[in-house]
Amino acid sequence: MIFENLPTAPRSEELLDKAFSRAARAGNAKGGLEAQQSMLTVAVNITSDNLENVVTAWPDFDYVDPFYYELADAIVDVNELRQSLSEVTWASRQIEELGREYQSKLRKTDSDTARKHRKQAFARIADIMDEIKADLRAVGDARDQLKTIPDIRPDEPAIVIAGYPNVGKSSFVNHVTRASNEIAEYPFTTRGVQIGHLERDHIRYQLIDTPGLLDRPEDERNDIERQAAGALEHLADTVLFFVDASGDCGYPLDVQLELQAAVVDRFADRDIPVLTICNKSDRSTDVEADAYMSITEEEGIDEVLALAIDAVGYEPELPSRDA
Ligand SMILES: Nc1nc2c(ncn2[C@@H]2O[C@H](COP(=O)(O)OP(=O)(O)O)[C@@H](O)[C@H]2O)c(=O)[nH]1
Ligand SMILES: [Mg+2]
Repeated sequence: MIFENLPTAPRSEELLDKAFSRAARAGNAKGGLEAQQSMLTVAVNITSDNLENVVTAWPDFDYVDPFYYELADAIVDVNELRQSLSEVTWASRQIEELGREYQSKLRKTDSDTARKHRKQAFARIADIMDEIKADLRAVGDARDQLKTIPDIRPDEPAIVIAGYPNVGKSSFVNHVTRASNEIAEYPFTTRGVQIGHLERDHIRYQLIDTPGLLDRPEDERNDIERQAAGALEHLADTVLFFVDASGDCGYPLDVQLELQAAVVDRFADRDIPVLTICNKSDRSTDVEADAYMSITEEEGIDEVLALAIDAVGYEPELPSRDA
């Protein structure tokens, strides 16, 4: 996952402490003019290199998959984050520039004047670091939050499961993916997103159950949930909308069908098929649906999977023989 291996961003004070204490050590090893020169070099290099590394660790948001972009944007404001990253880049260049300026001042001079210049350079580095204090903190916080985004692969076909609570979504993902599923931490809700994998004809499919997102009316979602649900439009190849016609789940059928219509609407814009699956067929089948199944009775499950895989219609790009 693209945000998984981002290193922690240092705090301004922390980086400055490190740079100045290394510089002091470098200075102690030498004397006179040379001491001042190497102090400056060390302080400049440590600050500017570390700042540059903070930025280069991040992917270029112009090329980030729209699913991850939307998801990231639901958690942190991506435009603000990009702004902070460019401030950090600015600071890194500014310090390099300052290093060149002061090195030339330290070239032909006595050690007392050199010491004065070097101190002045350090004060200016400290000012620059102070100026980007909030940006470094913002980048560090964003990293901590984005690290927890679940490992969903935008390039693998994805079947998203929707429907009211207690209609059997988790039971389904557990049943068809068995050992190969994981509960990923989800930054938006206290509940975990459940991702299962299954393989058919050498193609890996992701089954994604998203508690808190597609399990209740849009107007009951907060902004973050709404945007996170929006991200799913970039990801889903097919949506299975589960209904429980018996109403045992605690939501009357007509309420479930209202949500179903909203979900169909949402994905229609992108031509993503939404299949209505009547689960708990052992209790009731009194609803129009694309398929009927009972997970507890183990009936109709394979048919639902076949239908979903067919709806995905994934054609892997195979190397052509006669190319
Ligand atoms: N009778 C019956 N109960 C089911 C069926 N599938 C799931 N359940 C039960 O419905 C309840 C809610 O299931 P769960 O998978 O947690 O629903 P979710 O909230 O949509 O993820 C659990 O007690 C399941 O055992 C089914 O086909 N028939
Ligand atoms: Mg569940």
